[in-house]
Amino acid sequence: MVGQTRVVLLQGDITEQDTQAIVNAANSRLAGGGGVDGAIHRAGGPAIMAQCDEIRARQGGCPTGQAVLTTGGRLKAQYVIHTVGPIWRGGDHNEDQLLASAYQSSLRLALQHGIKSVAFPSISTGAYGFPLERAAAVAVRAVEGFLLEQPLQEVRWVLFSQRDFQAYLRAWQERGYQQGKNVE
Ligand code: AR6
Repeated sequence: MVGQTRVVLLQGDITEQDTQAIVNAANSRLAGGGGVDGAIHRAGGPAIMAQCDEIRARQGGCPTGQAVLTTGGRLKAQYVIHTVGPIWRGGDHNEDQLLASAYQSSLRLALQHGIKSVAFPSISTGAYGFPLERAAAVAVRAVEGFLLEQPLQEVRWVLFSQRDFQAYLRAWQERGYQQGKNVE
């Protein structure tokens, strides 16, 4: 537990998760793409893009570090939270703050909509090139800080590879948490 929130790390496919919402690592045009974004639209079907189109028409997309909500379509998850992580540009272009903001905006949006469980992928560490270890440290610190103030029922990280899984596990361990004890 992190405060009142159950935190779970697992290696797997985020599109198969049964949390109330899953988070998409989107782009600011909400235009779909490869990676986790492509997988979510494929698995959830066209209802997700239809709502992204409406958001784009209304507000032009989603700025880096912010988040928007759509249906989960055919997914088990009722909702998709689309957040936009920063593109890595060497580390001195506000990347850490924007990545932390992407995680925290996602959690804030969840709370605003009464969503109690959320699954995250490793935002920005694929096509956007953010170094894995640094991203994991930033992500864990941002989520821990948020949850200690405003708990949810469960936050899950769903990491595609063993290497990604190990990086997020180490990041929690470095903040004093232990697998099997306060993170699962
Ligand atoms: N479940 C969990 N993780 C996954 C899955 C999956 N099904 N598929 C890929 N990953 P990326 P970014 C991992 O590139 O870096 C898109 O084109 C992947 O192995 O999806 O934030 C968007 O449209 C990696 O560890 O997201 C944007 O244009 C992680 O998810 C851009 O890419 C994130 O990789 C966003 O880039």
